[in-house]
Amino acid sequence: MLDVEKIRADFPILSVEAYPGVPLVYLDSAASSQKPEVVLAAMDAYYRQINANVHRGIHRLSEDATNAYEAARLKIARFINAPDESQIIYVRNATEGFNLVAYSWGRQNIQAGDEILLTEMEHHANLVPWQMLAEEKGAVVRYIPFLADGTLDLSRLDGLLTERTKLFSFTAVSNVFGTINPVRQLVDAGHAVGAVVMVDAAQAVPHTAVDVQAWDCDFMTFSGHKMCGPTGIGILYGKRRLLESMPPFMGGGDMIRRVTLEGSTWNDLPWKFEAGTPSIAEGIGLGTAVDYLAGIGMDNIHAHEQFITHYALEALSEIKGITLYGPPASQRAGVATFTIQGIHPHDISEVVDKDGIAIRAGHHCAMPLHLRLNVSATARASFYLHTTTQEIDKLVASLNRTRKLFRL
Ligand code: C6P
Repeated sequence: MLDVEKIRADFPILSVEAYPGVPLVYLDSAASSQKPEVVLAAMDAYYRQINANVHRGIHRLSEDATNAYEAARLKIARFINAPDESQIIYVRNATEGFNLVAYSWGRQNIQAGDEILLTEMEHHANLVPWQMLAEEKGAVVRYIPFLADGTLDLSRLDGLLTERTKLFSFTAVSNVFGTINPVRQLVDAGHAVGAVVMVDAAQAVPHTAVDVQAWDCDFMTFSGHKMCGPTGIGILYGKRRLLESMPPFMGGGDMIRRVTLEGSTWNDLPWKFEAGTPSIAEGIGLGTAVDYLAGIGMDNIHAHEQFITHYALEALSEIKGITLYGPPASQRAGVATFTIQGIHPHDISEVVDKDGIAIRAGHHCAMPLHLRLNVSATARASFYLHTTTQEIDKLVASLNRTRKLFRL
């Protein structure tokens, strides 16, 4: 078990008051995680001690900055067990990871009549780029539905995956239900029909040990800001054969080998996909976040979140008029999404905020999922390595207070 009090001391913001005299209860890590002191210090040290552009200068600062930035890439490669750090492309976030693949691989490989298979529980980041691509190319997007318990209807897989399916992209963990999907089984099913398979790991990499070679996925993407790292940095992983065959996503400095007035040739991987001055401090910060998480142990983090999720689902289910969405705690990550009869989720969020509790309300960038549930919005509490049972108790007490306020 984790020493949660010790972990909490690593996060400066957790001792901040939400309002005077009201401690902060941060239950919105799925939207963006808080940052430990070591990550803040690593970024600060970059700016104070080695601030310079990377891959350009032949001076001490630039070489130190380049070394720190590239060392972070190696740490990230090891963290997800990528075969080589050249397969780790720095992007801004998971959203950019999807757009890069849809633009670069998609425009080269998707043709009229081809099919793209997604699921109905996807985040907009794994829906909209493919819909745009399909519209441009005359391809068809199909979706695996989910069952009442928030798990995928795998009985539909055989019918939906055909030799027309050129791309299959799905989330490893739903940001609304918390459902942990059977990634390797889905990857194998996609490969069996010859599809390229991409995994959305935005809610997986921060919370569990991820091994891209064990998954055998062709592409995978995640964001740094959900895993104790800064905003403005994310990762696209890809199999070398595919990355090498793809044209660049954006043109400019750093991604070229040679430029003449007649044309250009491209840099090696990973820089072929990294045009312009990158997010240097953010890359270094993400490397430190990876060190921090690995030091605590991803299996320990997952076990703690399982414990908290069990506790939360049980405690929340006692609230009158509550509907909880998603599978049992054993099948989900640290997310509890709910509605309370008679109170709009935005009102719930506003009232509990006055008790210092940060949760998210809305469609969580998963509108099709909410349309399927026939609700316009839900409230979501999400947990991380620093979440305590006392914080869950505060949420439950605050939700009961909210019901009283609404005379329910
Ligand atoms: N979900 C949430 O509150 P970006 O915005 O690019 O960092 O991450 C996009 C994304 C992709 N896939 C999944 C499964 C996600 O959960 C997210 C981000 C946040 O649920 C913010 S909308």
